Parts: sequence; structure tokens; C-alpha cells
Amino acid sequence: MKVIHIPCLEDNYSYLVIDEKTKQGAVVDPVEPEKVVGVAKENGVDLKLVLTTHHHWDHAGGNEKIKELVPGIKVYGGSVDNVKGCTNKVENGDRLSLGDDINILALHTPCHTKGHISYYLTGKEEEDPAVFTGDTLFVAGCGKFFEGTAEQMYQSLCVTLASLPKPTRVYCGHEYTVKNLQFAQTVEPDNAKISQKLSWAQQQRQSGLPTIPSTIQEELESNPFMRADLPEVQERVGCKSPVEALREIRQRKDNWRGVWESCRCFEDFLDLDV
Ligand code: GBP
Ligand code: ZN
Repeated sequence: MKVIHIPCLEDNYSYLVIDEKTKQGAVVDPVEPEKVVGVAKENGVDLKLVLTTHHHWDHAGGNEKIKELVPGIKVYGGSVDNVKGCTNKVENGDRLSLGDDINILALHTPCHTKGHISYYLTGKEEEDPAVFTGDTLFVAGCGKFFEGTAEQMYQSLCVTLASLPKPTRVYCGHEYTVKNLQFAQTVEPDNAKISQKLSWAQQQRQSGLPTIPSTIQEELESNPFMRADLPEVQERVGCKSPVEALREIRQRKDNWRGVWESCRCFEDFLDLDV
């Protein structure tokens, strides 16, 4: 199983997954279909399916076009998520396959959107599995709670995704890692894994490289949302239960951004007036 990153829009990623023996391919969230089809051609890949994580336009917005470009391609998406161009709806636990060696398991991971699906892929026995988490789990972060509750995000992150094998590679929908780790430091200033990963992520970005994939193991060590289970994290945010802590950390992240943005607006305002 080979995975190729395809950076799209400002900070989105599509991913091309290839079954190397048959050269059959699946693409996750092909928001820029021409780009994706180009990468598939360069690699001699026959595109068979689209895996849509959720209905937001920056993930599902290329589905109609890719159906025109690749006649017969199947477009999978969550059954309660109104995914544009979806031809095949999936529910939690549904299984698909790609080529000879790749198995795909659909995992319902709601909260960012109601019908959000993460896709867990296993290849040959010796290869580490991969999970495509869209906007549910980011490296060191999670998606905003647009269509769900902290209880649901707890289930999605800390139960469903946290139960996957630790070496599972995590491929998420956006390049938010540096900001997420900077925020993570405000929750756990003494967590060495967070500071080490932040320096590494900053170097990667300065060299124009992605910070993805992560692994489930690394997320359990450095992602404050996935660590809401831990008494020391609950204590840091003044909460007594995992769900309460998750809700509080999400609220802090929303405000942290807000404060940052309003500082920048304020600076712009001063610049204009001076
Ligand atoms: C940043 O941090 O770089 N631009 C800002 C945040 C996912 S995209 C942008 C933002 O809000 N991103 C969303 C998110 O969940 N972020 C997590 C976080 O900030 O911690 N989207 O494009 C977003 O889902 C969208 C599209 C949203 C259609 C609503 C609709 Br409707
Ligand atoms: Zn989204």
C-alpha cells in the first residue's frame, strides 16, 4: 500500500492510495480532481474509488467533477452526511476492498459533521495500517464541533480511533500541525513530546514538507484532545471527567484562535489609522 500526499487549496490534503500489485487506486477527498487525476496518470494508477470523509466543500467539492473525468469511479461517503456526488453510502463497520491487498473499513466518527467517516486501511501483513481521519482527528488537534457534541467527539477520538493499533499511520484532512502543537503547549507546557514534535513540525514546514502522517501512538502522546482521558490533563484544565475536559479544551482552542485573530485585526486597524 503506497500513499501519495496531494496538497490542495490553502492547507487541505487529498491522498492517493495505491495497491502496488494491481496499480488500482483510491483517492481520499479529491477536492482538486484535475490535480488528482494528473498524479494518478504520472504513477500509472487506475482510479477505482473515492473515499469522502465528510460533506464540507473543501473535501467533497470535487466529487462531481472526478466522476466526469473518471467514468465509472465509485464515490463513497457517510450515509447521513449529504455528500455531493456520492454513489455508494457507507455505514459504520462497512468493508470495501481495493486491488488484491487493500482492505478498507468505514468508521463512523461524528461530531465535526454528523456523518463523518474515517477510513481504516490495511495492506499486506508486514505493512502498518493507515487511517484517513478527515476533519475528526488532526495531528495534535481535532475538528471543530460543528454538528455534534463533546460526548460524540469523545467516542470518535478516544474510543473509536484510540482503539486502532498504535503503529497505525494517521492521515488527516488539513496541515494544522504547527498551530495545533503551539496550542497543545498551552494545555501541557511540560509535555516533552509536544515540544519535540513542534520543533520537528516547524522544520518540516520550513522545508516545504508535510507533517503527516502521524501515528495513533504519537497522537496518544501529544494530542490534548486524545489525552482528555488522563487525570493530569483533566486537572490542567480544571475538569473532573474526560468529556468535560474535551469540551473545555475545544472551547479554549476556539478562543485561542479568536484572541490571536483579534490581535491581528487590532494591529491592522492601528496600521490603517496611523
Ligand atoms: C486555521 O487554524 O488555520 N483557518 C484556521 C481555522 C476545518 S475546515 C479554519 C477552521 O476552522 N478549520 C476547521 C477546523 O475544524 N479546525 C480545527 C481547529 O481550528 O482547531 N471548513 O472548511 C472547515 O471544516 C468548513 C467548510 C466548515 C464548510 C464549515 C462548512 Br459549512
Ligand atoms: Zn470540515
